[in-house]
Amino acid sequence: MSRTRAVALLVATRNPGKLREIRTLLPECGGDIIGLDAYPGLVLPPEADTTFVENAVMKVSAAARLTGLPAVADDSGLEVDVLGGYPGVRSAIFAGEHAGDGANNQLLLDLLMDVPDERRTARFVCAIAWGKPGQQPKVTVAYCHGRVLRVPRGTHGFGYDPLFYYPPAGLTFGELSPAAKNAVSHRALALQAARPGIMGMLDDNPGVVRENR
Ligand code: ITT
Repeated sequence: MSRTRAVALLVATRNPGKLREIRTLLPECGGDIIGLDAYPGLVLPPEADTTFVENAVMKVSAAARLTGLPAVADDSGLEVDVLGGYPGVRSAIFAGEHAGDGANNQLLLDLLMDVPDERRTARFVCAIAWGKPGQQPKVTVAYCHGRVLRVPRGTHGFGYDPLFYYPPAGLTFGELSPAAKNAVSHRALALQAARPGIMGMLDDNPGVVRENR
């Protein structure tokens, strides 16, 4: 049955790369996904230095409470084995609060300069949390294993993608097409596990009507 859409699912992110991928990975929601760019004045509490799960839950709770919308949040990052899991939850601000992807990638390369190839193993981690205002959020976590290269390769994706070599493809995430990354990434796997919960949340919400039910 095709029905008129009434609302939106809020994705509690200001990262356009994440938002683009999550839109593609939740095709059932079509164009009804909005990001925090729709709420320029909305300020979420600062992220903790603890775990991806804690940060994702904090972001989704605050976003749902402040907007009244059902929401999804993504907290993710790169854990590098030889750095004891760093940058981890600090991935976005590794080189400084407003340093950006280029400086983060350069800092990573500098720190790993003398590390041989076989010890450059790393994993992307993604925690996806979802919830409605006033409800305890649910959360899933997934991983994608690879290796940090010595020079960036490829222009797709965002963040550390050009440095993240994914052995099963023989390419970096920066070289994979968006569709190929979305078939295997930490974000894709976490959303795959979260999908039934997210869709159930939307079905339960009287304000939200999905198409093609
Ligand atoms: P929001 O909190 O607004 O969602 P953010 O970028 O600050 O945006 P995080 O705190 O979760 O989000 O940090 C995620 C960082 O981890 C991101 O900025 C990248 O540096 C890195 N990262 C996560 N997923 C990635 C991916 O798929 N490809 C490349 N880098 C990724």
